Amino acid sequence: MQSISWKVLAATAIGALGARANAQHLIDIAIGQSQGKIATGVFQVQDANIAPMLSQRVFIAEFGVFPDFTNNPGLDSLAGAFQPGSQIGFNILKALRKWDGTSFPQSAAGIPPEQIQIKLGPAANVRLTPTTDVPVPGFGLAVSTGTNAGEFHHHPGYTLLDPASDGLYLLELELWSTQPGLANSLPYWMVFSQNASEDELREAATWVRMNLWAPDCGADLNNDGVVDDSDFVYFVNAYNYYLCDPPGCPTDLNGDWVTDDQDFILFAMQYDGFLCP
Ligand SMILES: [Ca+2]
Ligand SMILES: [Ca+2]
Repeated sequence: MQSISWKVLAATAIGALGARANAQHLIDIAIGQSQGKIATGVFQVQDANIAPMLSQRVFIAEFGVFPDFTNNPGLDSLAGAFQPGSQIGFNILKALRKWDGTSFPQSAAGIPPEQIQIKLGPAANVRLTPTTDVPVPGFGLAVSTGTNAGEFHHHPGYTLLDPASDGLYLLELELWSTQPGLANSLPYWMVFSQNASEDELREAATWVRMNLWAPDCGADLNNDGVVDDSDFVYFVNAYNYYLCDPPGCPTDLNGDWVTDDQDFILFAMQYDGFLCP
């Protein structure tokens, strides 16, 4: 396996940011199929296209589209990603947790009085986060059949219920599909800000990355089980533009919300190792 050199990195030319027509996808959680499962991630602009980096499991969100409400990020896939007419839905895996300034305590003592309501579409499509760590089955939504067949693109609404106090809230979810043979996603986390600062929000998301997710092969950016040149394309694209935008930043391998030289060192170590553990 050839090592990556700085010269290669510097010589790799990446096209200008294009695909403005696709810009609405960039704020969403990207989903697709990877290694027999639904996988979550973010979209990246590559020349005139957008490509999903299906290796991110922590996402940030902010209430306030309306008070105590947001419907961003949505869940979005490329066309053809899933079986047309199948359904993809979510399960809520745990009770909500609230940031205490240094962590999201996982004990029952860390469960706040608030709950988050998730809602979209018909009246039956309403779910509440549980008050203990008992999973709550969610509801399914359709994969497109007509134009953009096989695309899944929906924006469930998230409402923070009273007392809706300021701070940061952690929601743990998984995705399922009615498509035969497609397994549930691994758990993913949404960190919601209720009037918290951007710095606090990113600090809390990093805590989740380091403590609950703890990826052992973060450089596998396309989530195919190996770290190779395909991942390098994603990495160098983010590196060249210093990109690290919401809702998540898979190329930020050390959790400081920039993609820079420190991440390159970590990427190169895993690239040289090739196979993920
Ligand atoms: Ca890979
Ligand atoms: Ca970083």
